[in-house]
Amino acid sequence: LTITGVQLFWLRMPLVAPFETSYGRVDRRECLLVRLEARHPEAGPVEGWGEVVADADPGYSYETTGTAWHVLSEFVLPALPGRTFETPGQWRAAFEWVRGHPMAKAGVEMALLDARSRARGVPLWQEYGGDPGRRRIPVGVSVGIQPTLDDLLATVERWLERGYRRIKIKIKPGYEVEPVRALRERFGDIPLMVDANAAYTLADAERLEALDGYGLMMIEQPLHEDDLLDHALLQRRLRTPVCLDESVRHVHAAREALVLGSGRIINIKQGRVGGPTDARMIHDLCRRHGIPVWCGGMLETGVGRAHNIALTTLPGFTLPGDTSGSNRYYHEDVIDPPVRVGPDGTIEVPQEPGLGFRVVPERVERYTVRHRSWRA
Ligand code: OSB
Ligand code: MG
Repeated sequence: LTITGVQLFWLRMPLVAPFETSYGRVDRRECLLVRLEARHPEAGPVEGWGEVVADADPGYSYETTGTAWHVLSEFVLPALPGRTFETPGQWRAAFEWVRGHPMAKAGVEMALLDARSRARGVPLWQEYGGDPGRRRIPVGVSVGIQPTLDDLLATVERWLERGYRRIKIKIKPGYEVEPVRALRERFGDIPLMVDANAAYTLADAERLEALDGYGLMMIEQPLHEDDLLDHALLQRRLRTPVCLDESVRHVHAAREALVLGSGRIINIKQGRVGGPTDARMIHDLCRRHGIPVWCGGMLETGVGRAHNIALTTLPGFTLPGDTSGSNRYYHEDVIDPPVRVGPDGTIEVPQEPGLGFRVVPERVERYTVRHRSWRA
């Protein structure tokens, strides 16, 4: 696969409703889309799409849409036209020298996998190394912090009616026991979990211990992202499994977490860990150790969603992830058809080569606020 051109799009898309977490509130999504143009000796010209999932602000991680734009346009993309990559490993080796910035690099690796899947005429899930038996993936939905408990109950009721297989609610100190109690009273024994986005410390462990009697599937990222040790101490005090998100930025951190006992479940986001290959490495490690994983989300457009669907076909993804339907966040997605969740809470895994969804150029253009391209 020889790269002949690269395009970078900075998109700004309105959300159907504001999304609030312990670190902030957004009413629009900013992300980058990477489009590779490549030539294959047999297949001829192909394109490949990837998504840089960084947020506009550094609330979730230090990366932002702006830092990714900088790193990609200064150091990575100008060097691509004219280069040949047979495998994702060759791409990783060539850009290993770029320290950090996993979301920026992941966007390019996703685009390469898409291009390779089109060139070889195989479905994207196969490029990810997925399980051919997984024709549909069960999914859950992430619910932001709501202004009132009534809003929370109404929102959760809507997602349950649409079939979602588990509900995750965002929590923050002072907003955890009450919402969980209210949901248990109203909906009984539904598959329920919480995500704190690193908002607690061991000093407020009692608040988290107070959640322990509610039968939650897991508590996601309660403590600071660099605090695997305190996560291990906390996990020893809880029956509820701790799930790590922000803490696992590479396979090394996953190994440390396993040895320390910092959690019993890992949320894998290909952006956060540097791309599909790193996601796969963490998946394989967890599988060898019997640690269940699930695919997290970053409010992706359809491009990122298609990649997440493909990733989720790996056999260790045994818990429903955060890959909701396109309409969870967007009135209009950049892909056609949109990602749809069936009444049984599952998404069909596309079987045609590439993303399995058409990226609609006019829609990409409509939401693009900045654009740059490079060619050989
Ligand atoms: O912590 O999982 C998270 C969204 C943006 C940043 C971080 C997180 C999230 C979500 C929503 O929980 C996931 C999604 O619906 O895409
Ligand atoms: Mg999370």
